[in-house]
Amino acid sequence: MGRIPLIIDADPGVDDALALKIAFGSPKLDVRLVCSVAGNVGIGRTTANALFLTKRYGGDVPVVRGSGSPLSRQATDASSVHGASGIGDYVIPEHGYKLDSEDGVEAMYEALKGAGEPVTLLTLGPLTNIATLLARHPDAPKYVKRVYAMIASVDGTGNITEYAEFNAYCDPEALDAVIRSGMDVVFAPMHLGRDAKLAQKDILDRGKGTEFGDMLDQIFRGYIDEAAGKGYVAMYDANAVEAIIHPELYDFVRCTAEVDTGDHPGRTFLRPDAAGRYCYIEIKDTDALAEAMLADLYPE
Ligand SMILES: [Ca+2]
Repeated sequence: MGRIPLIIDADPGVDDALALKIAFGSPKLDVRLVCSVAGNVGIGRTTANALFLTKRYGGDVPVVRGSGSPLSRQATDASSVHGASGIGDYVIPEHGYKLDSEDGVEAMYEALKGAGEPVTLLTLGPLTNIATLLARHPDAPKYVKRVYAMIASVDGTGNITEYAEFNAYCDPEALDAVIRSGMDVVFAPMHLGRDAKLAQKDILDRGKGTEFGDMLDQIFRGYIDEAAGKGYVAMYDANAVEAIIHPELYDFVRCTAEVDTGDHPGRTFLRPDAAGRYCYIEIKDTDALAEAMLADLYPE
């Protein structure tokens, strides 16, 4: 089987940094482009982080700057969780890496159109870029095979507010546009971050003596997310990429999808429905998933 052509849209972000590491280490994926989006921190930081992480992970692919603010709302950020830089205590060293485009949405469209086969989209942040792509280029969905998105909660509960998951809350209108686009969307919902967690000690032990062990240690040191508990890293974004690499580790639940753009912005419901046009994933075995994530973070 050929490798899966993939475009990544991300707001790194500590758990984005781990998801990107997994994506670039996988022989199953053929990453074509990485686009930044404002989310966990502002667009300047997420772009700098996306550029550095991609190149550092050996990704010889274009990195482009995406949207700096939501479609129609004020920006929200999560620097209290991810650190002011977005990647914990890690300090990006001097480097000569260059962005390929300041207009990431257009670059994404060109990459989709030029791929020669339908491309999978992996989204790890708010969906502003994808919604902008849909608005500018209504034919974009025909170049997209499937969207794997870390976003939303199944039951109208949240982590940034009582009602809303962070990525959905940041730009609910964008999520609404993606839901209405007719694209095939697989949701990696919020509650998986509670179960898909890695012990910091295990990440450290596994990384010892590798090129990336110390770097990842600095990235997740100081990452504070109470969902996973002390000493653990909640792997929200990694589920979306693992569902592409290891679909056998998840149940794919057919569902309907809706997002509130009114009174409780970003509140979502993913309701199981055999006739639903979307899916959300559930973890089959958390121990098996943790083992796969560790192995994928540090491939042989
Ligand atoms: Ca993210």
